[in-house]
Amino acid sequence: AKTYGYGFPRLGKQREFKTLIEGYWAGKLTEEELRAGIAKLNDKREETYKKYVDAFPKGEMTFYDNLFDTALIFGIYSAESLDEYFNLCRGKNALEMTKWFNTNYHYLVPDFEGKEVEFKLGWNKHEGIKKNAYLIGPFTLLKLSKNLPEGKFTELLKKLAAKYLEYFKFNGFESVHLDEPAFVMELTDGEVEAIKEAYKSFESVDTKINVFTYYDSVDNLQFVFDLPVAGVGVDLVHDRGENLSQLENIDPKGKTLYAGVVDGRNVWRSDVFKKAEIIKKLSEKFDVVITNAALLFHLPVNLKGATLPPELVAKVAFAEEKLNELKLIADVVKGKEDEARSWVEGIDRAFGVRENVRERVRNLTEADFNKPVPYAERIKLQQERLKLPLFPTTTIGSFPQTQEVRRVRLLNRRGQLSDKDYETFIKGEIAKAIKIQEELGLDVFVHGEFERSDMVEFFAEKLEGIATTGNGWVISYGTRSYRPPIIFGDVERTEPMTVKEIAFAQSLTDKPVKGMLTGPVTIIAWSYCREDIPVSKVAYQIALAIRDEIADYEKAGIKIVQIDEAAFREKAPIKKRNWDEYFDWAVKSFRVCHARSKPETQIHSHMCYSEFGEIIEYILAMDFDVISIEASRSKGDIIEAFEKVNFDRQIGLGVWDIHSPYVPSVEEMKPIVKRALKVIPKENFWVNPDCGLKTRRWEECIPAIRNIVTLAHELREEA
Ligand code: THG
Ligand code: ZN
Repeated sequence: AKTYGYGFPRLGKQREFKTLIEGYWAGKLTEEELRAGIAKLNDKREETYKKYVDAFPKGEMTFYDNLFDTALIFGIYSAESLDEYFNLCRGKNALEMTKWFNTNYHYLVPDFEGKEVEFKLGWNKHEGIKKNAYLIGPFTLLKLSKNLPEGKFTELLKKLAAKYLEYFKFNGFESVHLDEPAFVMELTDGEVEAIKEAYKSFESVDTKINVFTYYDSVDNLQFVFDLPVAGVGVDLVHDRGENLSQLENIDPKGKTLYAGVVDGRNVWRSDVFKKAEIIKKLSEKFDVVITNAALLFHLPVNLKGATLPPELVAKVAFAEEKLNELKLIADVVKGKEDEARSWVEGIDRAFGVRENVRERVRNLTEADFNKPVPYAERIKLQQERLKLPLFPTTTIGSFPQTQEVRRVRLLNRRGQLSDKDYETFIKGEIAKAIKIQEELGLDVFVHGEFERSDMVEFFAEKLEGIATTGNGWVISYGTRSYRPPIIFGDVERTEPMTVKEIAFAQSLTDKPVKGMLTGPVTIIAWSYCREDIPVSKVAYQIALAIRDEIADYEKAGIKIVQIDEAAFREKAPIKKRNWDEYFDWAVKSFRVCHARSKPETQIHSHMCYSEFGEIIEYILAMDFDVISIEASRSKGDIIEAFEKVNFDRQIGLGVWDIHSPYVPSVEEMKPIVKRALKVIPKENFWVNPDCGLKTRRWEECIPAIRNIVTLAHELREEA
């Protein structure tokens, strides 16, 4: 069988992508230099593909985002110059950004609001390309867009597909790679009909169309094989077995099966022998090509230079090593087994087992999931202790990570600044932050998180059983990247992780300082998680570590604890029918974090997204006392959600959209609160920004927070 790889990272080992594009933004590179640099980076990617696989797509490189590029190709947006292009990606007129399926990648959302929808060939991104021209397919493009005219989906999709056809012909493509991950969503009959109808226009073209689905199974996979395409890519890793079992009964209709057997989302080495068995079996019926399941850019470039223990190195593969796995599987199918044998040698070796942790998880009982004192009584105890005014004010956790903070952290990491001096520096920053909060007159303080880089990486470094990679960068959006840690073993907290800084901050003020923690779901979502035990068990292990941390907070006199679950919604499965199973452990792991904390310790949570309504029941089940969420951009739907259920907890609706440097006035923020007060009792209402402030500057934070405090004062007077 032949091999095919797709989605290889564009970031570059040294984050060349970031350096080039940000260099251009900063005026350090000319457009010509930028284009040459990106072309070279792409050549390097393609050289890597060529080392391992028979074929790969052309045109995957982008200056920002491929969904946006596809929208430009078909005239949904137009950009006459590179600067116009970047203006639509960032800055004042930028498209909104949102999570790409259930991943931590963010795409730019095409918006049809107020647009005459007429597709046309705009940008030709594929000049000179003939084979495997990479595009996101028409259904995924439309499905992920917003504000489509009501009731016109089928018609629009048909029109759009006609433009794809024109594009294929114009460029004289021999073959195209169409990514259609939206095929794995729970489609309505109407949507399936619309797809069939639209793809019909491809019947007349000589271009071979290979359509790729991934991230989950396709319901009724046969319908994809019935389309006038040459090949179908399926995910045989994240499909709960549903694709594989359907393939048994599928009529191939002469289509090539691109069998996605190598995981593109998680780092564990494949058992290439088992994968080869699957390929052999499928080859009895299908013309099979061996490929990866999901885009490889969810993984770092390669393992070179990663700071991982050797036992772990023997178990993992990043993007380049995954391409090698495709080759190894093909080798095994051909009967060539030597390299494959040594590749799988260490994958099942036990590593990072902690019996005491497993024991604790086994011994969890009802009392570890359920707080004995109900919310109605807890909130009274808390109020007696905290004596907060009506409309209490707070911030979400982080304060600006200034150049100086970053520089000093780097010096300490490089060993050029002693731990003691680093600690003194951090204490100084905390003291400044406390003083600023005193002056601004906030009610509940934070310590500012100056000691933390990425929150997940920070906790990964503190916990046993989670490794950080050192250089395993992955794009989150645009030029921004993060280094997902690897949860490889049983997770244990062997000493306090954050208590020193929080307690120090509390020692400087009479106002309550929040203990700041990241919850189990978010740690798991933004890491690579082990798969040898159920994810629920991993979540409970992390939850127990958090629970111990909270116990230490309580001993240190901390009265409020915030457990962030920023990724709570994102981690939910694509298909809603799988939600209950996910939210069951997601909710329970949060409850383990705080069930045994004192009733007078006030538990907060924070989530940063706006699609609140559809998961509100699960959120309530987390049983926190206070939650802060984004609201400044999402307006109506949150309020609607509150009309549906009896939300009896306290809530802070973000009144300042911190993703923009704009400082809102009191007059601009007040209507957000007023509207919310129609459905939320004033006794339950907090006033705060909608997310952490680490990406903002102090020059923006101070006036904005001052306005937030003034707003709260006015609300108290009007109450
Ligand atoms: N941490 C992690 N995942 C995340 C976020 C996070 N996902 C969603 C959301 N926040 C958006 N993602 C990012 C990711 C990275 C950055 C900002 C938002 C960022 N990265 C720096 C960069 O690329 O320049 C690198 C940071 C560093 O040098 O340590 O700013 O917060 N896990
Ligand atoms: Zn947030």
